[in-house]
Amino acid sequence: MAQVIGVIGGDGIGPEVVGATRTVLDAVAEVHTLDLAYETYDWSCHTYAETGTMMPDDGLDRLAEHDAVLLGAVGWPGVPDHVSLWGLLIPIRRHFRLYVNERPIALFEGMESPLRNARPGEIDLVVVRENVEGEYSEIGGRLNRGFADEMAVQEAVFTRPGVTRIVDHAFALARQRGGRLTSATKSNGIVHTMPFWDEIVRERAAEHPDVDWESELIDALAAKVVLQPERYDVIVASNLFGDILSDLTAAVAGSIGIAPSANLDPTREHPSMFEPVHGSAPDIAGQGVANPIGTVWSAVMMLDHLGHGEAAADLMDAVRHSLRSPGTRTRDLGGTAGTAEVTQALVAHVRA
Ligand code: GGG
Repeated sequence: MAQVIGVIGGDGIGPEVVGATRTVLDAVAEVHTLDLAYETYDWSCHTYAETGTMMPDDGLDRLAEHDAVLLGAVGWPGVPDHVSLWGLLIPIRRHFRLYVNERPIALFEGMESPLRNARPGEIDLVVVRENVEGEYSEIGGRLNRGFADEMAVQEAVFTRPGVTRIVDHAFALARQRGGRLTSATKSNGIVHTMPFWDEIVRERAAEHPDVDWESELIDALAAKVVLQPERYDVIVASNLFGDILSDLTAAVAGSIGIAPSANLDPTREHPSMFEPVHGSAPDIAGQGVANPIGTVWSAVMMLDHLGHGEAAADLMDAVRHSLRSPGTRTRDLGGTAGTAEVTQALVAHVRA
């Protein structure tokens, strides 16, 4: 029976990079005789402008039927970012309890880091972002709107089960990669939630004695990611810290355009969702220059999750190969190729 993937291109360059990824996935499926089927949804800011919602009322029920979800990007000028994000991306993460957001990054051969001494292979790390609680919270509100004493309050939510499960996931990943774990904290300034986070990390570390770990203040960690990125392997962070840190780690490796992410429900009760880290990039949308690698690498993670390790490894080889030459790299990576040329190169390598 076919594994069915729900596909949401979304906004801006989202449909372009997802379209490219679909083309590449078709080639991978043919070569590896995978039975993959797709259900496409046009949910986006355009839908919002037409209907007043980012997705229909039964949108989550429809996605629940699928084995995985592949998403492009969300956001378009004219629709406030918090409306588009909380109308599509964040409900999917929360409804399906996708509490892990794995965001790997590496400096591949052919890529240039903005750091003058970084060499291919020296940056290779994963940010494990807590994905359903923390600073991204619905608890709060606005008071005294329009008055001089107007105010806004937002409560961060850190639960013992929520922190425990993400920290355990990160320890397990660090063990699997044979590396070390760094926990991002800010317990010197954030007086309640971050000491609680640290306490749980310490407790869980006792259950993972074979993994070397450390705790770093997020400000110092951000500086060290720039100064010594090679010292990091797996970094576990709260929702907001993980979001910011993964843009930084991608930039340090050369471009956010290649950064993938896997929003995972490790229990496999719900479909997991795979999306590039980048947003909708309205400034380059429709020009055929968007870098599809972030979405293609996300598809690699999806194939792995769906049990197609060999196909995933082959596609990742194609990604590495395309990044090697300027003719098959996009402009954000100093190349000359458009989205279509990168896609053709990936397909050709998969079929070779
Ligand atoms: N590729 C998904 C996307 O559009 N992300 C943009 C974004 O702003 N995401 C916020 C988040 O991941 O919390």
